[in-house]
Amino acid sequence: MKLSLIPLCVLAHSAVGCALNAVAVFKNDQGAHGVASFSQEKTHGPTTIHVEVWGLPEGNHGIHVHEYGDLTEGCNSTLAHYNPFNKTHGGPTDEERHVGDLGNIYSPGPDQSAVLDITADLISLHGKYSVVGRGMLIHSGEDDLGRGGSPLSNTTGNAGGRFLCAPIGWAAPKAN
Ligand SMILES: *[C@@H]1O[C@H](CO)[C@@H](O)[C@H](O)[C@H]1NC(C)=O
Ligand SMILES: *[C@@H]1O[C@H](CO)[C@@H](O)[C@H](O)[C@H]1NC(C)=O
Ligand SMILES: *[C@@H]1O[C@H](CO)[C@@H](O)[C@H](O)[C@H]1NC(C)=O
Ligand SMILES: [Cu+2]
Ligand SMILES: [Zn+2]
Repeated sequence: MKLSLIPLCVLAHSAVGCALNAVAVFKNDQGAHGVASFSQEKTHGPTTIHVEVWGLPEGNHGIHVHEYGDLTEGCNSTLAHYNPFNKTHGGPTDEERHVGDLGNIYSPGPDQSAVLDITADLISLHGKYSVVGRGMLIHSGEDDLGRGGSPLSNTTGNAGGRFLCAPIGWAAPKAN
């Protein structure tokens, strides 16, 4: 009964509340691991994202939603940043940015948790631009938010290697 509500919510085009939840669970061969939780209360409202990760080297790490949740070639097969409106790469509040551009997550060190809480107005769990089934990525390096002036700034933020990735899947409704 509860599960049957999910497709109804996904297809809903009304402004009524239709809360959906999703999750990405990270784990890599270097022992890094963590979770990104997504929650969208209203069909056309913002999505809140809570990320908590262990094992990230100290510093800022680019974090994005990539096009695909496909890990057949590790993080590489998630391909590019999710960019359904053909924009240039940017920071999480820039007018000109990819839908998947979430900026950076700061890690105080590999033995501590790195936490990021964001309210993302372009990320949706509803409708045709839903990020469910796509890939969540955390990079080895810092995203320059398109301002770095390197040839990669306008596409990837020059954020370096792909350190952690996971497909975004549906999560159960939250108990109140
Ligand atoms: C992913 O791409 C990087 C950079 O091109 C490459 O070094 C690595 O071997 C690739 N990984 C896989 C699993 O294909
Ligand atoms: C996307 O934008 C670039 C310029 O920023 C343009 O060259 C390209 O043709 C556009 N692609 C589509 C599918 O609109
Ligand atoms: C990045 O894009 C901006 C505007 O879209 C442009 O002014 C700038 O020259 C580009 N930078 C590089 C390194 O291509
Ligand atoms: Cu990325
Ligand atoms: Zn981007």
